[in-house]
Amino acid sequence: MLTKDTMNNITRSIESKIGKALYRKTEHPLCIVKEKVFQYFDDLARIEIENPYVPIEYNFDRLRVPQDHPSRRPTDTYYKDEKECLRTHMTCYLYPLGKSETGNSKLKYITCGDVYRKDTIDATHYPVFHQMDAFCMVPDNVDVKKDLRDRLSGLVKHLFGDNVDHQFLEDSEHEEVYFPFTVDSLEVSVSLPDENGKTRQLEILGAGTVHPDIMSDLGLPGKKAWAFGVGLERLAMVMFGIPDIRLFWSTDKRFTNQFTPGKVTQFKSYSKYESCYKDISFYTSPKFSYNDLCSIARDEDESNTIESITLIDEFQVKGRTSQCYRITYRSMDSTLRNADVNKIQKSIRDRLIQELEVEVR
Ligand code: FA5
Ligand code: MG
Repeated sequence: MLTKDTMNNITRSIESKIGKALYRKTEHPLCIVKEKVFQYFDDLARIEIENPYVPIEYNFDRLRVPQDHPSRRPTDTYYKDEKECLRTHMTCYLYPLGKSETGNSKLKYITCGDVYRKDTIDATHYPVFHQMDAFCMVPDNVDVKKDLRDRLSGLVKHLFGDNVDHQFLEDSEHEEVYFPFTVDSLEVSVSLPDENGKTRQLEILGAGTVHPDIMSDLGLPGKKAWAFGVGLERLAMVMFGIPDIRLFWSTDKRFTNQFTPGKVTQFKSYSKYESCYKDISFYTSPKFSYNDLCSIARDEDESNTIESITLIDEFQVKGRTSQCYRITYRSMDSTLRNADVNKIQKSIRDRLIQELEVEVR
């Protein structure tokens, strides 16, 4: 908690990422990808917004996100106070941009910025990541669904060439593909080979036709627009072959020196260091959540050595729930030191007891 405000749940490590603007460092893979996306959507106005604090109203209410939606919980969103949060998606500008610019070119735009979420810890999720979010009004005689799909297929081809397969998942067939601010929603994922030579799916973006009620709120009743939001890390992982999302934050020269502005090159692993894991078992409490465990872990793990946190065992005893989590440590840049791992593990344990009121077994 950074301020005394009772809503404030922003940790030190999250605060330290604000303003880094990786997407503006021309030699950084995220910036190289951003430029490629801007290039493809050259008919849309480019908007970069550095300040990640936004009114809760814009991030959720104006996008029809229900009051009891899980994404609003303090276990999912970082709040500053009762008015503002750290934006959880770049779609938070849909209302203010549309409202202030009705009738001019801002009704075709694409934004870029850093977004913040309490989330899973693994190779493709990080609590701070980058999104580009597009909004495009289409003329009345254009099929908005088809236009969106064509543009997204074109984007995938522009970024990945012909070698990467992509799939559209539609809300009509997949219940989990749902956004309160769009209709005919869809998700795009790509097929990638995993370590064992099998194929895995990686979700890269969400999209849809902007909800008619929102178009009316913008003073554009009956008009049609498509919108999408894409994760830049996920795109860069595919294009550069970057295996772990933590690497984007690395300041190790062996990472940063590999990239050239404007060029997409294959990432060369500079050695895979040994991993180790520590398990922690406890009785949960009403205060406990997996996302808060991850948030505390990221906070204590200043050098980014935690690779994943997974639930490996769970059982009930006398009406209480016991869980066991495996925390896997692997440094991206050096060999792990036992003392460092033990220190992080102990701090996490202490904070779980103090802040989340678990009973360690
Ligand atoms: C959204 O954020 C919607 N705002 C997208 C949207 C915009 C839909 C406009 C319709 C219209 P979602 O939560 O699925 O959707 O996130 C979008 C993308 O962000 C994901 O596909 C993924 O590429 C990326 N992403 C999400 N969470 C993380 C994370 N923790 N770490 C890295 N990338 C993430
Ligand atoms: Mg999604």
